[in-house]
Amino acid sequence: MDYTPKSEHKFTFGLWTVGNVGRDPFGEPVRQPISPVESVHLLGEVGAYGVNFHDNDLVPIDASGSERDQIVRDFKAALRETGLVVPMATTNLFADPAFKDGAFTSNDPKVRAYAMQKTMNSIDLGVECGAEVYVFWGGREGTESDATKNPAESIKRFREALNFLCRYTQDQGYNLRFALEPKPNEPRGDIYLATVGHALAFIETLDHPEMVGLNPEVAHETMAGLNFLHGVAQAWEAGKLFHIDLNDQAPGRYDQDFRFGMVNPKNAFFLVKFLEDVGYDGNRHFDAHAFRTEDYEGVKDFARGCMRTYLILKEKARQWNADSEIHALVQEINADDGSAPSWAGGYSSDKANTLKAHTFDRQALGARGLPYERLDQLTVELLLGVR
Ligand code: GCO
Ligand code: MN
Ligand code: MN
Repeated sequence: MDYTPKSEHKFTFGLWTVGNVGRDPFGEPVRQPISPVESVHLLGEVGAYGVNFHDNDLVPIDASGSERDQIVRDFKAALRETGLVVPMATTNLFADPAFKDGAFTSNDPKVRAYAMQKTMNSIDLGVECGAEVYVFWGGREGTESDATKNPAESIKRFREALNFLCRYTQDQGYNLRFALEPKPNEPRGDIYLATVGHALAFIETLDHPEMVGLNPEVAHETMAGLNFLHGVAQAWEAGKLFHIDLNDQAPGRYDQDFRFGMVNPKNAFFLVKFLEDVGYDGNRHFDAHAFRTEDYEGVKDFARGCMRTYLILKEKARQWNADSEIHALVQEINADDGSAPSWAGGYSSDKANTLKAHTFDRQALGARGLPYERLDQLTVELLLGVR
């Protein structure tokens, strides 16, 4: 099998992922910083399709206008040389001390206004580089103590900000969709819009819900103790899976951002199988970073590993779908002998009356064995390579 990444796979990385210098709350950086241009070349070398950035990954927060323009020129030249594209961009609304109590949900109107100005500039920058998806990760939008902010007011402020930015984007004539990225905590004690479910409900309250979808991340739902695939599937089914952040994470730990598929390959398998089966055609963005033990060769190993694991799991998903024993079990599980009165396809009083008059053999329904042990074991054996 050839597991070489190709542009059609839409594998992307952020400048902040391969450029991560390995700083953590306990230790200093272990790698020298590399420039955006160097990151683009590294990503070109490992075979990625695209590169995403926060405004300040590319342009330092205090750069002058002419410095900005020169940086963007150099960056675009690197894109041309490597053939990489920029499918997604986002704003850094978390690193600067101004955002220590949030950006759009800060209690300080000056901070909220600055966050709005910064985001509009960052949207311009992203669109200038080709982005069609714009991510909102509200890393500082939360609290340590609920004495400090009214959570309902915070949601209103978040809504107002997104409504304003949707109109701004339309006003500029940009072809850009927004993707909200939920996370339960870290760096704040608790972050608003904590899960995919919170975000999906919130989107429906916006002025332009059609412009706004989700960017779910493996680690974030896992940190919340949730089943990531279920969140992804619900977003997909609602037409809201605009982007996805792939990495890995052990439940109950700090935010680990591990290489995709590293911790729980079985969960990763079902995720890849879902994305491929439904025909998700958005980016597969790896929002992860190399272990702190690595030099830049190790960073390449990390990036190649994310893509290779995805492609291996994609092949496993193809095998799973083509396996006749698995197929027979799936058929058996979903069999319908037509004996139950149908109520599908909408209400009618006839259907309701027929259904109410029907006698069910409840004991038989409960007594039926479901071959889920066999199905799961076959899946495990396929993943372990003995099928
Ligand atoms: C995190 C988040 C971020 C966002 C990024 C893009 O846990 O730090 O996943 O990496 O994805 O800021 O908005
Ligand atoms: Mn994350
Ligand atoms: Mn992320």
